[in-house]
Amino acid sequence: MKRLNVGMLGTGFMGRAHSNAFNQVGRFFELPCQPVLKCCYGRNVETLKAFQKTWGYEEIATDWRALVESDEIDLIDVCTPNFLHKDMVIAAAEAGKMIVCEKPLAMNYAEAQEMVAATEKAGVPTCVSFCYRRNPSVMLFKQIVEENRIGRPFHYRATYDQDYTISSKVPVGGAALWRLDANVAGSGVTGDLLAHSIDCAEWLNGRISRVCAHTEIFIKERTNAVTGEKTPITIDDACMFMAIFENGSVGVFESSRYARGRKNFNTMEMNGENGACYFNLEEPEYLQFFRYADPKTGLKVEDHLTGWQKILVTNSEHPYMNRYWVPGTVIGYEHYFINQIADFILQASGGTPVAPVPTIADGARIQKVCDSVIKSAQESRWVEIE
Ligand code: SOE
Repeated sequence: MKRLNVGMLGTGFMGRAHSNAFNQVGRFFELPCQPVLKCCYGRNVETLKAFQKTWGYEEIATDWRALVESDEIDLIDVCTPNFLHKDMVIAAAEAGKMIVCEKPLAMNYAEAQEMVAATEKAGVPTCVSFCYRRNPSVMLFKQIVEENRIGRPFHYRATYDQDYTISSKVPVGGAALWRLDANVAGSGVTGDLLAHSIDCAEWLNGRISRVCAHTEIFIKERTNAVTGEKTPITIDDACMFMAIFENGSVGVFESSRYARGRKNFNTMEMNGENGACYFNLEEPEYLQFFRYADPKTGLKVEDHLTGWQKILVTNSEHPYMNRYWVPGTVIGYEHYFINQIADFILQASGGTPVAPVPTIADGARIQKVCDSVIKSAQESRWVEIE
């Protein structure tokens, strides 16, 4: 089978999740090519060599531009900290590669626009890693919306909470905690967590037209893990915003890394005229659905037996599940990345993905909403998203 040579940029959490997906995808999906972990790039040679060994890369590179420009590489996967995304994506586009890029797409919308221009000029297939769309329950949520089972939407509600930065002893900087450094991450929970929530919200419920936000920094100074010096924190530790959607429904979004007890509490709920849907990533194999009316007739079906259904999304009729195990056996976080790579390869090769993957242009749109949220918080006012 034809090889699809992958060049991986980054050896951290996402580098691992994506490498695993490339290794596994051909075992679960029928694809027109076989992804091969050809070469990985990182700055620390020791870490890079260990990463190569763990995931089975054929080669390593310490110069990312040389890797991106190599004729042997077909696909570049950008899993580095956010401030590097723009240059890497543009270089990969100019070299004519297929591109996967982690979210948030860029440090800001201006950068994202440059990335859109470069990738559209090159005409290369792209995918921004909004991996939660590829959870079978979230994909079933989308199906339920498309089947008009929610009907006219009134409310959209999303939370994305974690609790790993509560201690003032958690340092900023270094390999692991670049997410707290505005010069490296761009923003805090808005880009890191709410970008996922906004992506799902616009995918499920259409575009947001206006936002009104408040952000908070709870610990304003931390020790820098590299220099040992006290460093001011300028990223948003928490962010909440109200949103008005173009379809007239209203939304509330809330995110924090100080939500004690919440580890990766990514929830989304939609309440409409015909029904409602709720998903919680801490119970990822379930989708909750409330059925009020028949989607075809709009007539009420709610009766004395009606209640929220908690659907175990593991049947072969459920999105992606016929690729894995038998009903009742669940899949996990790593499978969202496998599903995403499968859909991207199928989409790029004229096959049939379960659903289209978000492109760089889609990632830029989410960046625009994130920038508007930050602007709204800075200026304490509603911001229109043109
Ligand atoms: C941050 O803690 C993080 O790893 C995010 O960067 C990911 O996007 C999210 O999916 C899990 O949490």
